[in-house]
Amino acid sequence: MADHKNSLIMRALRNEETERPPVWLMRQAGRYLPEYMELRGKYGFLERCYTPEIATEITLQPLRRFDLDAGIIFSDILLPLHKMGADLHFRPGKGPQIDNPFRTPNDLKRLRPLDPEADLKPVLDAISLCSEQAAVPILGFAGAPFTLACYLIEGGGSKDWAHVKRFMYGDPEAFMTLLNRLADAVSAHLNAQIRAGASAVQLFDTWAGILSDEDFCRFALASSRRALLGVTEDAPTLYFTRDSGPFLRHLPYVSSDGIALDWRVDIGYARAMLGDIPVQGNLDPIALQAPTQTLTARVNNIIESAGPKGHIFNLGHGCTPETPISGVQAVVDAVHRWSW
Ligand code: 1CP
Repeated sequence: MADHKNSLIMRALRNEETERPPVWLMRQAGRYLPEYMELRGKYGFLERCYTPEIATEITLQPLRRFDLDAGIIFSDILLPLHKMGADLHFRPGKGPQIDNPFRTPNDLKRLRPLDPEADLKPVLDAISLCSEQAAVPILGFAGAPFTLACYLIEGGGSKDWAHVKRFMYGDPEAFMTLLNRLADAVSAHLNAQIRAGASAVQLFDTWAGILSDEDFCRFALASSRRALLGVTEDAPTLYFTRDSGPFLRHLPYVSSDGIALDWRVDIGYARAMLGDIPVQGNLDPIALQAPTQTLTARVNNIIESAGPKGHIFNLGHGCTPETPISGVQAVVDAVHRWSW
């Protein structure tokens, strides 16, 4: 396995200056790639995740097409929940569904601890295969405790996450117990991914932005902090949440090595609020559908605003199925053309 210590992304994660920012894109493997769609037609989602050779192939697909500075393992944040007792399904044409949602404190009895080395061996094997085969660092990831609790309680995606909030307001102590148990599973899973070869890991707290300031700190931030402090293996960590603009001043408390931002906030302003810590982001994923000139200008503005130190270029959320390949190429080209 190559030593990536001095790669652009590892340097940026150490908050060093880089001649241009490293670039990778959330959901860089996925439905906008015809080669992914071909495999999607042959195998179900969980089969793609749980077969190391298929997950490896999908992870490597965008790295063959584009000059990206990191790969992210093809997997899903919901797999640990599956192994902890959630009846998880990805039915064709539908998002993820959990058929036995955990709606009351009593349901916590059904939650089993996670043993990642036994429960998620295919994911770890895929990380090892990717790290051997890729020329760039491979990133591992997990869902943050609050975002995992959202799916576990709601049973799927939601507009207002009312079941989750009812549980949280109705029995905050049981809710915190649930978050802490998820946090410990997340730490174990991230540690196992690092041992398997992941160079860095990202925690996805996609839905934490639905919370009030008080609840964000009390529940989402506290449990993510617990998960991140439990990462004892030697690799840098990133924390991502959507809609984090109102919470910027709290984010350093999560104690990740870097903060990944969505597109709503100016990245230079975010830096000023966060202090001297690496940042990742933060192009609007829909901007990939903009005319090349507009897209290039937006990329350049973000790099300029972030400055030369500790910036990893990325989107503010994942690539969508409508993402044109030409848009991804234009972003990667623009970042590569940059020189501080
Ligand atoms: O082919 C398909 O239809 C499946 C689409 C898909 C893909 C490509 C899903 C279903 N998951 C994934 C892979 C995935 N998921 C990755 C791979 C690495 C990458 O290229 O980035 C990662 C990091 C995730 C993480 C994930 N899954 C998140 C957090 C990040 C985010 O996008 O906000 C969440 C919320 C999920 C749940 C999930 N899995 C899939 C879908 C459609 C959803 C969202 C469901 C919803 O809330 O409605």
